Amino acid sequence: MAILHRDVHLDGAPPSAPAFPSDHSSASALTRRSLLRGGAALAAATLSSLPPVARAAGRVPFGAAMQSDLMQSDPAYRQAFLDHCDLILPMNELKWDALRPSREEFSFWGADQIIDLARANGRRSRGHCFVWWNALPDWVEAIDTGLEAERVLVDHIEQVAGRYAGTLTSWDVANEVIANDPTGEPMRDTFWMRRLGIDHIAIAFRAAAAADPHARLVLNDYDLEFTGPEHDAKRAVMMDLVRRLQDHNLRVDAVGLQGHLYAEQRVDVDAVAAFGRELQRLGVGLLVTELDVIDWKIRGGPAEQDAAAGRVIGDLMDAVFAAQRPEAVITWGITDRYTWIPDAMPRPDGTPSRPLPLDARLRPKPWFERLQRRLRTAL
Ligand code: 9MR
Repeated sequence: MAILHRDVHLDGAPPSAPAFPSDHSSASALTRRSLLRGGAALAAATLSSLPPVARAAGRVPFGAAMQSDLMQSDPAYRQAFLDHCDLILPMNELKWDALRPSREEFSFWGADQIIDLARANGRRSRGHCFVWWNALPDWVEAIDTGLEAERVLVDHIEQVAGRYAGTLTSWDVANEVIANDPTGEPMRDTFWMRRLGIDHIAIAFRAAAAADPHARLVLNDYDLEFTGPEHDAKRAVMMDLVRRLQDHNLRVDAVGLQGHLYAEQRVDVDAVAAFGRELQRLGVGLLVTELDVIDWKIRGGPAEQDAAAGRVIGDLMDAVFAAQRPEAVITWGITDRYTWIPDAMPRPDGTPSRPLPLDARLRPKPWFERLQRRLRTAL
């Protein structure tokens, strides 16, 4: 299925071959995909030769995204990650606006705090993110030619992925590139799309593969989990992007399901499982990258909120495990004490949201204990 029909070269796009050629023979694509499957296996083998914590124990790694300012100000928050996580990653510190206050300057301090904490404690970390529509500094948005945008993007990836090469297990190379409602225009209108067209995704994957050959390279997005036509479309566009990257001989190792789950929505267990199996046929893995639960439509108190969260997370895990063993399950924060959800989607009665594994007093929710058991006992 080809959803992205347009030849998306825009003014200033590089004169090289289009990143996603619009016509390709499926026979040669298959050959290339088989080769890529080999490449993915090689990358996985290399990964398991890194000093592993979770792998050694044979379980699916559980991880959570951390904020460096909170790590400094709240020792109990910092300790909670050490108590519960195999993988600890920077939530915001590897984004452009954090790393690149100006074109000349790189500011790695915040990211290093978290990555060093993980490494010093034998935990893994991962990178989030290179291509994103958000968190771009003004000096990037002011770039007005494709040539310059490509130069800056490639240089950024070389510098950042290169700096952490060998220490991060994976990178979200492209984040949220698909339209919010992809039943119309499939791709999101972003700075990178406007300057480089859809080629920017391939440009980023090529640069990341060169800069850190051992990191798993991930296409990450939200709303891939639910029932409904816009969610079917999102999964279809994602599959199409994966195929197009592979047809262009680029390595895409995994798809990240963000997992910002709405407690009142239905996870499409069959469709997500089919999606994950199709990825597996292409040699592409699956992981959950930003799990949390939006409970603003759940009536009642903490017990009802946690029960609803447990249901929707259980369904997502059923879907993922029916397809393939996930590379990791990662939550977007670790405690209800600090989360983006009440700012974006507060509960109408003003009571606290309960999106994360630990409550505001750092007590594990029942669903978190069930999740940890499932990850521990996964084959
Ligand atoms: O949770 C993050 C918040 O602290 C930041 O201010 C914001 C902008 O950088 O990004 C939030 O994280 C987003 C993630 O990077 C991509 N998926 C959606 C997340 C929640 O908005």
